[in-house]
Amino acid sequence: MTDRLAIGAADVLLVVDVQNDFCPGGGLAVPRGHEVAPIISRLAERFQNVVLTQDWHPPGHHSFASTHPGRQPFEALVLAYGAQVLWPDHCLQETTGAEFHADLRIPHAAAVIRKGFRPLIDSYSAFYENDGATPTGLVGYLRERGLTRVFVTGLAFDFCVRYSAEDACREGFSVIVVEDACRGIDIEGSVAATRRSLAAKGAVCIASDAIA
Ligand code: VGL
Ligand code: ZN
Repeated sequence: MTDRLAIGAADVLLVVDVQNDFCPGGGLAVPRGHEVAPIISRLAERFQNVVLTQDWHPPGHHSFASTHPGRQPFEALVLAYGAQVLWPDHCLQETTGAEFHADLRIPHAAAVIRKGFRPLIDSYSAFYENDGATPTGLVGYLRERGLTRVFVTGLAFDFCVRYSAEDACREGFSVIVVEDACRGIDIEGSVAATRRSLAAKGAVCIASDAIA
């Protein structure tokens, strides 16, 4: 096929949170989350530039329902920086749940951005924490490396993939979400809302077989 997207030196594959806790059996399991690991591993062979993110929470993190007496997972709460969904405990630092899924095999990945390690702030996006202001440093990393087009994959489509893609758009990167390399949690229509929001913000959704 001639109309496939060719991957080049200015492209980066961003692999969001493909960790055991987001896979079946994990603390915050995304339905069929494990399926993305081999898909992304294969896709990564086409990219010279790959960056991984790793959700990385301390015990008692403020985004955990267990930190707030009387609160249940998946309830929303207003924290200092705004609305926050409360999650089951997940991706605790240095636990098996926080490790990358064993089927994620990307030896040439150049950087791992950890996020969610500040006790009081959650971080969905690979670029900015949920206060919308605290940077992870990834914008500077990509700019300094001359990377201008970001292909976003991973878990969960409707949270960390969504906010990473939207922040990348806002920062002026060209953004492509590879939808079959993502799986969603889908809380109250959040997958459909994500598709609408990504389109409105300028991210393009494609299937991985559209990549040459
Ligand atoms: C995520 C909820 C809490 C994600 C991380 O990776 O989408 N979702 N922490
Ligand atoms: Zn988290």
